[in-house]
Amino acid sequence: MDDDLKSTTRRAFLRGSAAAVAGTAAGAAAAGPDPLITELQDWASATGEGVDATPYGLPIEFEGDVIRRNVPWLTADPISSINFTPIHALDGTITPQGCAFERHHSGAIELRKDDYRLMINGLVDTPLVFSYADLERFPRENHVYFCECAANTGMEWAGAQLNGVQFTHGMIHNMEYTGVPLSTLLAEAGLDTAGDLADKWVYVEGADASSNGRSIPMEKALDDCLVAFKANGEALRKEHGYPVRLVVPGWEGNMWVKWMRRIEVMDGPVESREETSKYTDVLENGVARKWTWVMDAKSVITSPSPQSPITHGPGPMIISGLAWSGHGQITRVDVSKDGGMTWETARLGKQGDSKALTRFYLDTEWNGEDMLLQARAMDETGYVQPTKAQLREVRGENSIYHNNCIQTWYVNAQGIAENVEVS
Ligand SMILES: Nc1nc2c(c(=O)[nH]1)N[C@H]1C(S)=C(S)[C@@H](COP(=O)(O)O)O[C@H]1N2
Ligand SMILES: [Mo]
Repeated sequence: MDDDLKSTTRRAFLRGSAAAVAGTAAGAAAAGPDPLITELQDWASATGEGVDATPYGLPIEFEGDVIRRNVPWLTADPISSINFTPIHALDGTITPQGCAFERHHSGAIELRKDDYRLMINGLVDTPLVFSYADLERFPRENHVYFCECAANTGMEWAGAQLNGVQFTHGMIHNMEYTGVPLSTLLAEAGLDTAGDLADKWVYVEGADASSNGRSIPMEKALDDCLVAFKANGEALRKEHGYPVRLVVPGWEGNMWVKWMRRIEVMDGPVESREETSKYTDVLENGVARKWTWVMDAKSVITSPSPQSPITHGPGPMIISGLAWSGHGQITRVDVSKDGGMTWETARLGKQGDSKALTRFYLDTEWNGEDMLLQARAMDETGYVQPTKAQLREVRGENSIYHNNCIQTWYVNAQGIAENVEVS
């Protein structure tokens, strides 16, 4: 009954607001009819482009703003650097490869399929080398997963810093991968020689100059890692590891080795640069946490946000954003308009995949007053995304990586949004 009443009220409101829009048009009509309706337009009085004008299509020029961007002062040069996904301008959950963030330690290399080799060696019964064509002969699977750099939101530890969700949360992408389970290839090489697998590791290397070598415990390697060669249905782009990358679902992006060339089965971890001097978290007492692989539950409002202000007046408003968890499915997302004092439960665009982005919407009304917008994610383990204060209590302020705290946007009465801190 309550629901009925609410939806009736909402319908009435929408009717009211439709009348208001009509009113605006009528206002324009006072100066004459709307030429967009009454005049013959160029696009209707000549033909458009033929079918082969763009054999591989790009977005229409009007969407030219929806691009990856970097923050030049973050890194010394663009070769060992990062850029950010324009999540403020996307909807749904799948990230198009063309605007999915890139992170390279020694630049994006060009490696032909014909020149591609993947070696499995170390504690295996038969060391093997696979060509790209060999990989295509193993049974393959499709899975959607997010890939989040552990440094995502890392610049916000000490206070609000970057004024745009693309920059605070854009080191993430979400694609549908096609690939062969890593467990299939390890089984092909045979793990009997390795003995008890409980304490075994694989060390995975890329073919680029940095190699970006990472140690992965055998349990994860045999669980859900994927040797992927397609993303969103097409070949991986060069910048995402063409022709083959490792997909490590729910775990930090650094372990998703691109241009993957070698997998060594070992007795222990290598303790490489990327897992000691980098991608560890220095706590308040100076001790560093390591092996912090899983990306904990996190969410952020993508619109409204600093790059996506409210452009309409009071009335119906959609608040939208993304939520994800390296531990599995997102079960609930709450949204607050008052900096976390009161919360409303958002609607999920669809029931999210495990370890993949979930889209949420709060279909609401804006009273035209300023707001402190926040989102808070919950996952299937019962974990609730922490506030900044809660996270700092456990982790101190020396950290860079694994900042999954609740983000706040201050939205003023003009609809302009700004990155602020409410801890
Ligand atoms: N071979 C190789 N793999 C790599 C890297 C690299 O520089 N070289 N960067 C890593 C890091 S830090 C991240 S966050 C992800 C980024 O993947 P993307 O560039 O497809 O977004 O790739 C990882 N895999
Ligand atoms: Mo990363």
